[in-house]
Formats: sequence, structure tokens, C-alpha cells
Amino acid sequence: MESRTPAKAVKDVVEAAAGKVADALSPDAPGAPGSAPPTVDEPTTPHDPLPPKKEHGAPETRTPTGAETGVPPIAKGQQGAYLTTANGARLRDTDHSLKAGPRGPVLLQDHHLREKITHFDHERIPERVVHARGAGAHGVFTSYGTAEAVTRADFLKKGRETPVFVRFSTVLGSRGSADTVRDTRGFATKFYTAEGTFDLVANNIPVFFIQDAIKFPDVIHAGKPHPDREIPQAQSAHDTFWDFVSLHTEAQHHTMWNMSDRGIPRSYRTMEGFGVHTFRLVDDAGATTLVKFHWKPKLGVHSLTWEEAQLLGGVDPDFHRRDLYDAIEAGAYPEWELGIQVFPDTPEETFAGIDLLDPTKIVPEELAPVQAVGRLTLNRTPRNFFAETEQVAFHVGHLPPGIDVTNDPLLQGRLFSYVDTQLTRLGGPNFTQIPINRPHAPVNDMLRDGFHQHAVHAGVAPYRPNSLDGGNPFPAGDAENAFVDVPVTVAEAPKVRAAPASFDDHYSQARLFWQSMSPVEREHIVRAYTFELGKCYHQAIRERQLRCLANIDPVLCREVATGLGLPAPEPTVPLADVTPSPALSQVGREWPVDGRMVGIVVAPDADLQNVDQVRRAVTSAGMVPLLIGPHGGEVDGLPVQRTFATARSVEFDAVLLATAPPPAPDALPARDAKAGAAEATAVDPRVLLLVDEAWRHAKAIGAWGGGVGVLQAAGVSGTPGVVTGDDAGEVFAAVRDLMAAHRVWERFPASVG
Ligand code: HDE
Repeated sequence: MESRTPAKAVKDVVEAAAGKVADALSPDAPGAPGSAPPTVDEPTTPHDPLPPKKEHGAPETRTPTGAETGVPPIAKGQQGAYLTTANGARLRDTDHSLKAGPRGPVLLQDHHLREKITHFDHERIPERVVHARGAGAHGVFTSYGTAEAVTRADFLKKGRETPVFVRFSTVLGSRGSADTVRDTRGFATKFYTAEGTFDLVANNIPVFFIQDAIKFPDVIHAGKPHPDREIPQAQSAHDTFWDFVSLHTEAQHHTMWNMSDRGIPRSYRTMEGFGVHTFRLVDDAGATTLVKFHWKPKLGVHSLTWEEAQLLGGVDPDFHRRDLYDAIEAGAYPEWELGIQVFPDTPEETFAGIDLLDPTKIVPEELAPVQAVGRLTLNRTPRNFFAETEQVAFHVGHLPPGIDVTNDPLLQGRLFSYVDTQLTRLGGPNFTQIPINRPHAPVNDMLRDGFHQHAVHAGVAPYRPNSLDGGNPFPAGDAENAFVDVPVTVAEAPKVRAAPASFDDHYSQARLFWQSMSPVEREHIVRAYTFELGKCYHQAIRERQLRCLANIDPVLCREVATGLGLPAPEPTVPLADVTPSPALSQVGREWPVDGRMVGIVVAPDADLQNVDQVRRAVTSAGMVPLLIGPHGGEVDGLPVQRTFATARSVEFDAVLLATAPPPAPDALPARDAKAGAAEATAVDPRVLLLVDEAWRHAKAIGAWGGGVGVLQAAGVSGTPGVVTGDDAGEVFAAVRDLMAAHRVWERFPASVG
């Protein structure tokens, strides 16, 4: 019997399938589930597993102790052509249990049944207690060498390329919750450096709710669903959250960021990342510097509108992870620059009067510019969500020589928590041996045994000192790049449960943020507070939060109070005199449009030659065109990716109209609720809704030929950001230019000056 089907057989299958595609959807649209289109009939000729999709990456094949194996990553997947047991015995049938006759009872001896069901029964592990919902990607970090002056870390030396795995996440929601909720986002990066793994476990907001890790259970219990009804899911618009943050007022700065557009990112690709705490770098000579880490996205910082975020929660709860995977698949690789703000390491640990140990404070970039030290590019999606994204385990204590921690009390608690949590979540102490967590540096610890031990340790003396293993392992010194515990002087002081007096300022930087916003961003903040507090059941909580807002800014307080129908209270502390930080605003610049989605409405009567040209122009501009037609399949030879029934404005960054399509046969509320009222319209009502929403969400809209009629029917002709013309290419070029500013900001009414 032939033990393996040759690889050629796989190639044959892929090629044969390509000739018998079940549906004619464009191969250009990202998101196809497999690496080859399926056939309508069930394949029966045995062959090796199909290759992964071209954008799939996988953890490097390393031993549990960090050595390269030389085995291609594909070997981590299934092997061979035939179905086997977990022990590799080939199976004849997996559809029927072993029974005493076809109608008889199932036999206990059915080891295949027991193995299959038992394994299935144990497929779930606990989700993360926070940041349960996330999406990951592989990539590479290339160092510019600009940090060499302040750190001895090898991966920051000029030209070093370090493999990375990044996991983005929300904080509050369960693993199956929606991506677009209003929340802080996690931005955790694992650098597999030659000197050991470095985890930069960051967020998209540069400050935190609390100043001391001992309050973490409190803030998370307050933000999570109520313990009795377990609602609401993945959101802060409820009584327990606002009860806590209005009493524990050090949370007010972070809460302000959450209520701003930062709380509803457009994409993971358009988020900044912040290490939050101050870290301490140490150079070859032992000199130290304090730094804060920043990730700066190449595409700029952009957000959804609140209505978009809410619609997406229902229409496409996977919006952010889909966006990440689609962009990588389309070749629009997400990029960030890593930067550091650099501060002298003085005994006071302050900069410009700002306490660098207080994680509720930023240092404005205008006071300490962010200096770029390298570039992160994400270029591969995980092949297996569970093995990679779910099992990846970050820890703020995974530090290479050259990077050390400070006494920030929030960071100190995190140093304990991240190992502790994996013990339950990943079922024991050997989680660094899971493929995605394996270091790319030689591991020679004296940790032994435990559940799921993957290493087969040699030697007889896992202790020091020893002579039986010849004294191995030996301590390293500076010459061997040993980790440096910076010998910081610890002041002699009484043991206290207390914070420094500087930690008492809870409002000045919330005010700094508010003062740095443009009018339209302030408008969004007012609406967000009004929405969230409006969802609280108890008036006492609303009133108490208004008191906090009064200490931040009287205009903000008054506007929110008006929306709630409550009087605006007076401040109880003097309003801080702040200098706005323009770097905090998201509005007023232009950015690359890579990986943006452009919807193009077509129908049989459209000028399809023009459509095809525009589609190519969209692709050449680094964006993804999706044709939206009255029905699936093709429209006059052009493959459509969406229909009027399946499309919704929220998945597009801009909409182009090549025609004014009459109602399609399924344009009935009975068939598609989006069709709305039954009254007859000249244009398909789903297309009118598409234009209406795109306009309301301040997206660029373009039309040529018959498409201009849709704009008239929707009542948006001649308004800002609506482009018409005879030449489809020129219309698209104008739309692309508008997209560079992210939105047509003039369309938002801004009453808050
Ligand atoms: Fe975390 N955090 N955290 N956190 N955190 C976790 O670790 C914790 C904090 C952050 O994609 C947990 O493996 C404490 C700040 C991210 O896997 C847990 C405190 C920042 C992720 C934990 C904080 C973060 C986590 C849950 C207060 C931004 C997701 C599962 C002192 C700088 C990582 C896990 C991933 C995850 C504890 C505060 C970022 C329980 C005690 C501040 C991005 O260990």
C-alpha cells in the first residue's frame, strides 16, 4: 500500500477544483475560507492536506527549549491523506458508532467513539478574564538602530529583524462578543528576540483607570456585566461602571479617552498603541533612561462613528478581525513605527512636573517628542486561531537585557498577574512551551515537570550549584548578555498602603484631553457621555458623574447635563490651566488609504467598461473594490461580491455609483428588512439606504452616468464630499483624495465650540 499521496496529487486537486468552481465569485475579494475553491461533488480521491492559504503564517518550528528544528511549519498541521486516530491508526469509518447490530446498543469497547467524544468534551479552555475577545497576526519588527544610545537590547540594534506575533483585543467582552463596542483596545506584541522574548503588552489608550494594581479586580468587576442578569455584554454604558468611575475619580482621564472617538477605532490598523507605564532602559555602560513606548500607525488614527459601531455590532460583529485578516490577505500589510519618549532617570522620576510613575498621566508629545526606533509590519495571518491567538500568553515580565521596569504600582502588580492567570487559562506552568510561546533563544532553565511538559530534559541535576551535570547551567555576566536588574536605590521608608501626593490630581489631564479636541471631536465626546449615562438606571449615578465632568470642563458638563435633563453642577476643585496637545486630535491631516474598502454599485444597465477600469484603479490605489449588484454571481460578466441584500454601508469606506438600479426582484420588506416600507421607489431602496448611511457617516460618495440619479433621489447631490462627473476615473480620483482625510468632516454638525 502506498503510504503517502504525492504532493502532485494535491496540486491536481487544487487545479481540478479551480475548473469546477461552485460559484463564480471573484477570487479578488479577500476572505475565501480555503486555499482552493471547493467542488460541488464531495472529493473522494485521497490526497495530502491542501496547502495553507497564501497569507497564512504559523509559529516557527522550535523545540520547547528554543532550538530551530528545520521542520517546515506545515508539518505542525495534519499529515497524510487518511483519517487516523490521535495515535495515527488509519480509520475506516467515523460516521457510525460500533454497535451490537445496526439497531443494537453502542459498545463500550468503541475506542474511536470514546476518543472522539472525550476530546470534543474538553475542547474549551477558560477565556481570558479580561481581553477575551481578540485577533492576532504574525509579522516582523525592523530596528532603525536609533535606540542604541539608550539601551543594550540586541533587537533594537540597527537593522535587526525580529519575528513578532501581535494580538489586538477589547477588554470587557466575552470571547464571542462584538469587535466594535466602545472600549479600550489591547495591543500586545511578542518580540521573539535572540536574547529572549520581549512582550510589550500595550493598549490603544495611553493611561489607565487605576494607579495601583490592587484596584484591577474592582474596575473590571464594575465594567463587566452585572452579576445577577449578566448584562450588558462588552460595554461600559451601565450603572456599575459609572458607579465605580464616578467614585474612584482617578479613572476620569481614561474614561474621557473611552468616551472620545478612541473608544471606537475604525480598525486595529488605525490605532496607536501605548506601553502606558514608564520603563527603564539600560545601556552597555549601565547608564539608565526612563521611556514610554508608543506605536504610531502608518495609516493614522481613525475611528468609527458611534452609529456605525452600533450597526456593525449586529451586521458584522467580527468587523475588526475581518479587517485585519482581509488587509493582510489583500497585501495591504498593516504597519506601525515603534517610538519612545525619553526622560532623564532622575531620583524624582518626574518630567515637566508630571509624575512618571502615575499611569493616569501622559507626557504630551509636544513636551517630549516620540522618537521612532523601528518598524512593525504584520504580513501573515494565523493558520489556527486557537493554537496561536488563543494560546498566546503575554507577560510584562518577559523582558530582554536592556529593558527593565519601574516602580509604577500598576506595573508592579501586572508583573505578578500575567504568569498567574496563565496557570488556570492554559492548564499549568508549561505554557511557554506551547508553539506560539516558544522563545527563539536557547532555554536552559531549571524548571521541571508539570502538566503538559513538552521538553525531554536531560541531565540529573536541575539545581545549582551542582557538579553532577558538570555545573551546567552557569550564570551569565555582562559579557554574555545577562539580564540587567538595574540596581535602583530603594528609599528607606515605612511600610504603608498609600500613594504619593502627586497621584491625587485626577482632573487636570482629562481637561487637557478635552481642550485638545477639535469641535467635532468634542461633539462626539458629549454624545458618548450622554448616551452612556442615559443608559444608567439610577439618577444618583448620573448626578455624581456630572460632578466629575464639572471638574473637567463646564461646557462639557453643561452639554451632557442638558442631554440628561439634569442641572449642571459647579466644580468642586479649581479648573486646571492646561496647554492643549494638538497631537491628541485625530482630525485635520491626510493619511494613506491602504486596505480601505470601496463599494461600487452596479446593475446590467451600468457602463461596465468604466466599472472595470475603476475597479482596477481602486486596486492599484492599494484598496479593495467590492462590486454590489442586484443579484449574486455576475453582472454582464463582472463578478459581484455583494448584493443589495447582503451589503451594508458600514463595511465600506466610500461608495461609488455607476448606475441608478431599479428595485431588484427581492426588494420587498418581506424578503429583505432593509428594503423598509413597501412604497415604490424608482431606485432600489437598499441602494438608497446605502447612500443615506454613507452620507450620514461622512463618507466620500462618487457617481457618474446613471449613478448621479441616486444622489438626487437620496437628496444628497451637491453636498460636501459628494463627487459627480462624466469621467469615472476622475470621480474615483476625487473620492480617493477625500478618503485621505478619513471622513468628510464638514458633514458633522459641531455645536460644541
Ligand atoms: Fe492587563 N491583563 N492587567 N493591562 N492586559 C491581562 O493576562 C492586569 C493593564 C493588557 O492579548 C491578563 O493573559 C492587571 C494595563 C493586554 O493576551 C491579566 C492590571 C494594560 C492584555 C491582566 C492590568 C494592560 C491584558 C488577562 C492592572 C496596558 C491582553 C489574560 C495592574 C498597558 C493580552 C492575560 C493578550 C491581559 C492583568 C492592566 C494590557 C489578568 C492585574 C495598564 C493588551 O493577567
